[in-house]
Amino acid sequence: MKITVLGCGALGQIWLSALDDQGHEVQGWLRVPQPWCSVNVVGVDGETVNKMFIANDPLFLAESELLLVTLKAWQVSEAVKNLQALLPEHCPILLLHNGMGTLDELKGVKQPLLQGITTHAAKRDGTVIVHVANGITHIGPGTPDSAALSSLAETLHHALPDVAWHDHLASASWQKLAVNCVINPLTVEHDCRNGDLLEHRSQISVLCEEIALVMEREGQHTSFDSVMNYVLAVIESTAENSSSMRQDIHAQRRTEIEYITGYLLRRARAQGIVTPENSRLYELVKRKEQNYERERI
Ligand code: KPL
Repeated sequence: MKITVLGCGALGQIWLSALDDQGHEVQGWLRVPQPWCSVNVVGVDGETVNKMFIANDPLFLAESELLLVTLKAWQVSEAVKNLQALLPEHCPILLLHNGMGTLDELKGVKQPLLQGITTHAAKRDGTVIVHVANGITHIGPGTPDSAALSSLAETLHHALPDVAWHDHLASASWQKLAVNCVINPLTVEHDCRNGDLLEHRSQISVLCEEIALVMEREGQHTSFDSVMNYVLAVIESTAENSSSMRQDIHAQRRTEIEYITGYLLRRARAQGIVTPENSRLYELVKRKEQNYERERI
């Protein structure tokens, strides 16, 4: 397949290298246009891939059969809208990011949209991307016209297993949102690794109660116990991770809070539910972001 990967950060580089390895024709697409993008990845098995790929070639984009978007949630809609006129109308766009809300922003885009969530763990170490742990990528339709694209899961699975197709991704998306609503801002507040959050169980429990209530009102079949148990299991399985939000705060980058806790709060407001602990953490992360954004002016 001919595939353009929009966003050449940690996840983008891992996909570029895996798809190339499977014989797909790939290019990267960078927000600041460049003719080449370099991929420097240390795989889970310790093997290093150091390669250059073509980038930002509009002719390649016009022939692409998949646009894989690995940008941060807040970068997605502007970047995709900028490219849609250059993409074939039938070319599926697969969004892979933390949080929810980008599909609403992309209403009106002609190409079929797919959404995905991934548990692959990667981190940047200087100029090198370290693929820390393999995981599962769940993908499913984001618009009704993409429901017939399930065979894409098979193709992607061969490149970077596991990839699973879901006709209804909402349940998996909400579960991931719940995990991110708890772990990401809490690791910022306590400035700790995921595993250290186990010392803050009562705080986790209050957050999970609020989140479970919103999920139930949004039509998700869940309960406080199931949200709490799932969040605790992810904290344990990612104990050594420094969450993406904590990494963003340390590097003074914009976080995905608007699409994580921000999305939860917007849905809570629409349902008439109060979520004081989630609101407090939202404000805390926003304040930290604003502090360094103000320093830059
Ligand atoms: O998705 C994550 C993130 O850091 O953004 C978790 C699951 C919390 C793992 O660190």
